[in-house]
Amino acid sequence: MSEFMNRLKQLSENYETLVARKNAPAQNGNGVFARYEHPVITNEHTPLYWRYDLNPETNPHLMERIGVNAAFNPGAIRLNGKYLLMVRVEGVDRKSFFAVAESDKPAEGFRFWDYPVLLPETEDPDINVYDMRLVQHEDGWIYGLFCSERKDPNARPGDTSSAVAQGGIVRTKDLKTWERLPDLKTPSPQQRNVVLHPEFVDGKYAFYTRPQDGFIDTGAGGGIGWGLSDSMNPAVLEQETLVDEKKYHTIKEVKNGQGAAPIKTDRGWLHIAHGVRNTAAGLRYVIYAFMTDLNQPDKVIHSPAGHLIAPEGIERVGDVSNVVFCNGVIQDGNDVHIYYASSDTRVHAASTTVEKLVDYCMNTPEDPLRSRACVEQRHELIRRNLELMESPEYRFLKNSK
Ligand code: M1P
Repeated sequence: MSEFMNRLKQLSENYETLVARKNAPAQNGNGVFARYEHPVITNEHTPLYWRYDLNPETNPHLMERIGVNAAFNPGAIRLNGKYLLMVRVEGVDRKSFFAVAESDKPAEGFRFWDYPVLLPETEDPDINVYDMRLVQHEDGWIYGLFCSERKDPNARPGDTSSAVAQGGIVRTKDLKTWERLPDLKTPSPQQRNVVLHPEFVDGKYAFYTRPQDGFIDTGAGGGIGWGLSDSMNPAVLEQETLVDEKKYHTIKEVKNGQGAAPIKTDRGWLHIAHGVRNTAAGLRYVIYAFMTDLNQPDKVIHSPAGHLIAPEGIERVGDVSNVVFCNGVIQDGNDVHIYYASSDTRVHAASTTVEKLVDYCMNTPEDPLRSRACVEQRHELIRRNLELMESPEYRFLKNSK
C-alpha cells in the first residue's frame, strides 16, 4: 500500500475510534446534573473529507487543505427520533458556519451530515455567523436565530476590528431547506443571543434579546431583554423591556444572555442562560438557570444564586479560556440534555431532569447580594443540618465533622 493510502487508513481509523467512543455520565456530580466524561463534538469530529483533499494526484502528502479550528456553541433539537446539533464550526480562517451533527444517542456517536449548511444571505451579506438557537415554534416552523456579524460601517479608518452584531433569522421544516428572513429589528444598536419563545404571547411572536451598545461591551444595554412582534417577516420589536438584568458583584455582572428556548413545566418556564463577570484573567462565562411565570414568560419567579455550570478541568482552556456557553438544550420527556461548549473550542453534554432543574430553581436560595447576608444564609443551612446530625440515622456523618 502506498504511503498516501497508509496515512489515509490511519487517519480514518483514528476518526472512527473518536466518533464511536462511548461516553458515560461521570459519577459523583453535585446531584443537579451529570457531566458526560468526554466532549461530544470537537474539531476532529468534522469529516476528513471536509478538511483533506483525498486525491493523491492533487495532494500527494495528504495534507489538510481547509482546516477546522473549533466546533462549539451548538443549537439543539430532537427531530424524528434523532438528536441533532447545529454546531458552530470555525475554520482555521476564523469564519464560523453551521453544520448539523446527528446521533441516535444524546451524548455519543455524533456524525456530521455530508455538507455544512449553505446559509442564505440577506442583501447585506453576513461576514460571520454563529450561535444558532433552534426553536420549534407552535406556528409549525423550526426557526434558527443566530448572530450575524458585519464590519462596523462607522469604524474609523484603520480600525479593522469593530463589528456590528444583529439577530439573523432563518426558518426550515427539516434543517435541510432554509428560508432567510430579514434580521430582527429592535430599538437597540446591536443584538446577540436572540432567542424566540416557542409559543405565541398575546397572539404575537415573543423574543428574548440582549440589547447592547457595542460589539463586546453591552454598555447601557445588557440583561436579557424581551419584546413582541406581530410577524416574523419582518420581525420588529418596537419596545424592549428587561427580563433578567445584569447586577453588580454577581456571576452576571458584565453581561448575560438567554441560552436555548425555555422549557415549559407545570411550575413555570425553565431557562438556561449564560452570565459573564470580569476577572484579572479576563471575562469568565458560566451557565445559570432561572424560571419565569407560565402566563407571563418575561416575569422571573425563581432565580437561584450563582452558576449552574462553571468551566472545570479541560473546559477551562481553549481559544477563549474560562468560558462555558450554552445555546442548545433538548428536552426528552422528563430528561434534559444540556449541550454546552467550553472555551469556544468543543462541545460537552450534561444531563439532568425537568424535575431536578425545577427543584434546583425553586429551592436554591437567591443571591442576597452581600457577603454578610450570604453567611447568614449558610448559617441557617448549617444550623438545620447540625440538628439533623444529632439523630441516630445521621450518626455516620459525625466522622465528617
Ligand atoms: O467568547 C465567549 C462568547 O462570547 C460571546 O458571548 P456574549 O454575546 O455573551 O458576549 C459570543 O460570541 C459567544 O459565541 C462566545 O462563546
